[in-house]
Amino acid sequence: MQNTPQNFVPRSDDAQAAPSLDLFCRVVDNYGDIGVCWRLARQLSAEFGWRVRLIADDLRAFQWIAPDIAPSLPEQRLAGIDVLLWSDNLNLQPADVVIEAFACDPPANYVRAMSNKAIKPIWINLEYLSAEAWVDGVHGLPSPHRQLPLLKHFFVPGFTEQSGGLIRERDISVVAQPSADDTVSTATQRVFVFAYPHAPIAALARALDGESSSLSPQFDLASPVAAALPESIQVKPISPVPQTKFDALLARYALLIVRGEDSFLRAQWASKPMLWHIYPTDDGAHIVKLNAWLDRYCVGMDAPTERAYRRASLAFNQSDADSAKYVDFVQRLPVLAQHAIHWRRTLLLQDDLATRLVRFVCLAEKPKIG
Ligand code: TRH
Repeated sequence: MQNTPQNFVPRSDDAQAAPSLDLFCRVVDNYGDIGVCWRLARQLSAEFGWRVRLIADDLRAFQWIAPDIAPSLPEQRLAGIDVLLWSDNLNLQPADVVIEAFACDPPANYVRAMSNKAIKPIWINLEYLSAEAWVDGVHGLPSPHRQLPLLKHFFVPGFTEQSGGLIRERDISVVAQPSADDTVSTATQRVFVFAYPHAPIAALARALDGESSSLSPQFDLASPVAAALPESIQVKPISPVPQTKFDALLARYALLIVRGEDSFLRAQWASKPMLWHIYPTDDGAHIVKLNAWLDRYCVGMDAPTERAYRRASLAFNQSDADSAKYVDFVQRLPVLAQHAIHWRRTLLLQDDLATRLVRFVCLAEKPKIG
């Protein structure tokens, strides 16, 4: 039998054929940590039949993206997934597969219980998404535990065949389409803003407000902006939608300002012109990460558009309030809209992250099965 992901898709009468998964998530800040975990948990459960327990330490952040989560309940079930509140005294029989998101370190007694199992769980550290070149070399590497007979594997999401890939659900082309109701708002050409508060939105707004712009500047703010916007700009704060409706929300807009990891990726699946407000780090590593993504994203763009896009992206992430830096970008939005469609098509040629993860688990299991 070949090791294909399909081997793990259980028939409806054979639920036990699918592996069980414990997915550990610590919320560092904001919503991206739980956002990535919730999305992956839902996909592995719905598309591959995995029996998933999601163990998270911050159910309030979780509730922001999944309003049916009750923050006070230590155990609950949502969308076929068991959601457990993280505790250092978790008394769980470890699952077949254990994923710790972003090196979040599962509780010590749980790790000990993993090492006590006759067949050790397949242990994966799901890293942050990056377009940087090192990803291909690190993805899949094993890392033996210092004391216990356990092996942890790095699983690094990325944009290449050699990386862990990108989270993409099977029905992505369906969910990313605007509904009939949304067609009206698409015509008004709004800008969606989900950025960190220091984003130079006012400078971008002034550039959009210029005569040469193809957009009428209406900004819908899904996140607060620290500086006041020009009075000529229509600004509307919008309430969060459940993550399951996030793609449909993005599909309504002509320009997407996104951040972090998950919304950054969803903007690419939405195939709209976008600016990425990357999560800032003190050492400036975020600019290296931004440039690595731009190097991939800009392939196939004409030179003036690439110059304009790189200039605006860098300015935006350096909090540059000079609106002149964004003017060329604004003028090239129609070209960027075409490019976004091309980019999405290119990404769709590759297997998605969950498929690669399931394949990885199949291959890791082979010696024990055989
Ligand atoms: O919220 P973010 O900035 O999250 C993160 C964290 O800060 C994390 O610590 C950091 O390491 C990481 O960024 C890089 O951005 P992100 O990743 O886009 O996560 C937001 C989630 O919220 C995403 O899953 C989409 C979801 N969301 C909704 O479900 N509804 C909404 O209305 C909005 C605006 C977002």
